[in-house]
Amino acid sequence: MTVCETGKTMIHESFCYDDAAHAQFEKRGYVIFDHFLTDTAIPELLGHATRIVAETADCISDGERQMWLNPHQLGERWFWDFVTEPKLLDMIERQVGPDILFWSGGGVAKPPHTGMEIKWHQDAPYWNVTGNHAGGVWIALEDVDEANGTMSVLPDWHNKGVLPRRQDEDNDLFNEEIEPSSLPDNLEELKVSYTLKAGQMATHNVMLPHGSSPNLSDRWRRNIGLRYIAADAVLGDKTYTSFKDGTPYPREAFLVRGEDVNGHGLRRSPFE
Ligand SMILES: O=C(O)CCC(=O)C(=O)O
Repeated sequence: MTVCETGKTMIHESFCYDDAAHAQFEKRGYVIFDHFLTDTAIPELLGHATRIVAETADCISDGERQMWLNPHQLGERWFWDFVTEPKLLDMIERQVGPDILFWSGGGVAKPPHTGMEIKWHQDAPYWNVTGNHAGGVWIALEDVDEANGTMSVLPDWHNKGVLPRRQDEDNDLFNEEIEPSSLPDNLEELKVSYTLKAGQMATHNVMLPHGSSPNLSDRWRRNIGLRYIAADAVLGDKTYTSFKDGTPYPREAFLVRGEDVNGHGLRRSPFE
């Protein structure tokens, strides 16, 4: 039984990842929550996402490549405070146990009228990160639907193993996609689009096929996505490019709850 406590937090008092939510996550591969962020947190987090995208414009010139990664490794304290919120970690603990790493997170921002579709893919095969993955956490910072480029998932397909892939040369962000013939013919009928109000959250199994539509609307589409894994994970080396100044920096996983079970000397915070 999960016990969710309330306190001063960016997370809505009604959010609780309970037994029913976990059962749906296991069975269907995803769960959507009606309330996740507090009314105060929504504009605060959207403000940060907006500022970051505005600052990023200088080093990423192509208007469609609006992805910002790992702000906690680049001095953004608010992001760290958010990803270590106890109620969020309670959900992750329920999924992967008491020893938890946070290893990546950030946002995708699709400006009005961008063609930035993200083709159907599974997450885990791309990452060079092996272990017991928690569900991807996908938080809407504004109202999202198919028209402004929301994400869609294919329920029940998380237990089918790694699906065949092919290169998607058109897309710099996710340059592989699931071989379309490996997806069901009636994909459009089966898929569930995240039609979410600002502040709602969904979590999906990292093997669940998902993708997102282009933003054909007059509105922005901005979200935050978070990645956690059990602390006995094996993380291969990876270098990211700073959205602030274009310089390279190495991936670093942080121990956000529990013990450094493999004795890797993990830090508990980028700010310690
Ligand atoms: O937000 C999107 O459009 C896609 C993000 C995604 O693939 C993910 O969160 O795993």
